[in-house]
Amino acid sequence: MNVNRNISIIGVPMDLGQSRRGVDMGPSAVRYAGMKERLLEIGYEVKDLGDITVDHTLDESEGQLKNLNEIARVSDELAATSDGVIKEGNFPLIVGGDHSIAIGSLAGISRNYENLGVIWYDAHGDLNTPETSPSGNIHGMPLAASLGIGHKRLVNLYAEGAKIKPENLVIIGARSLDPGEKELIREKGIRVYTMHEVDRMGMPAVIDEAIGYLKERTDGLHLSLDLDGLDPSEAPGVGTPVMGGMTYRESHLAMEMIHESGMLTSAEFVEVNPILDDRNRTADLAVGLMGSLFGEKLK
Ligand code: HAR
Ligand code: MN
Ligand code: MN
Ligand code: MN
Repeated sequence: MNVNRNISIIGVPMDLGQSRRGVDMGPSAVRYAGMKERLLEIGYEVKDLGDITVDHTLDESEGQLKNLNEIARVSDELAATSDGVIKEGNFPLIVGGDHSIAIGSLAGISRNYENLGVIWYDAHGDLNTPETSPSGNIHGMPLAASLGIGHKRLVNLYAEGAKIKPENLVIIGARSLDPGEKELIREKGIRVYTMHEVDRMGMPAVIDEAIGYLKERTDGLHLSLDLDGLDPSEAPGVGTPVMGGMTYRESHLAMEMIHESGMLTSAEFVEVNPILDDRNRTADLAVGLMGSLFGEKLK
């Protein structure tokens, strides 16, 4: 597969999917860290489509779900935008915002594939439903919703029903899974490399195996990278840090190997919170990871 040389950046300043304000400034912080310049330097054509508008003044919970209406509205717009980017022949690079935005990106992107593969690089499973969520925060639910499980507004967003299949999904770096999420993982047979597997096998074997597994069954690959997948000592600017995460070096290697696979067709970077960050370090990290993901040459 040829790597798409035309990238379209979509910013989604969403902070309604969780309870710590500031992650809505993620797209600005990542732009400030030099995202576009970095990609241009590698040799891509880059178009920045700007940000999708999010109304942060709303607070309309529906039952257990916080800010459902505005999240659904933004997700729908993001779905249409990402779908459009692919139909134009470009590569959608989505920058959040909290992880609830993946509901929209996966809804739009998956329209273009029979079997979209997903690598979910995250400390969390994001597999909660309104019933299993301990928090009511929608950023803990995007994978479940994309698998067709959860509130009907989220499940039927942009198109009816499931957007991805459980067998086309690989989760890497999990170390904070709620009881309901573990049950769903067992029930659906979802492939998860927790930190235990990352430590035991080493990152090269994890990515080799994940790529080999997805290559057999998918016709596109989306990377959804939550910065909290990395250890908080290296990515402090995130809302829900969990100790014992993947290192800077492991993560760069993972990005380089995903690039080498030639399979990547879309990506998103989420949960950068500049308010909690140390002098934009986490945004800088995100841009560095993009460099590796898009094939920056080391020599
Ligand atoms: N599992 C918890 C919940 O559902 C925490 C989720 C935190 N999610 C993210 N995205 N930061 O991975 O509330
Ligand atoms: Mn806000
Ligand atoms: Mn997440
Ligand atoms: Mn997370």
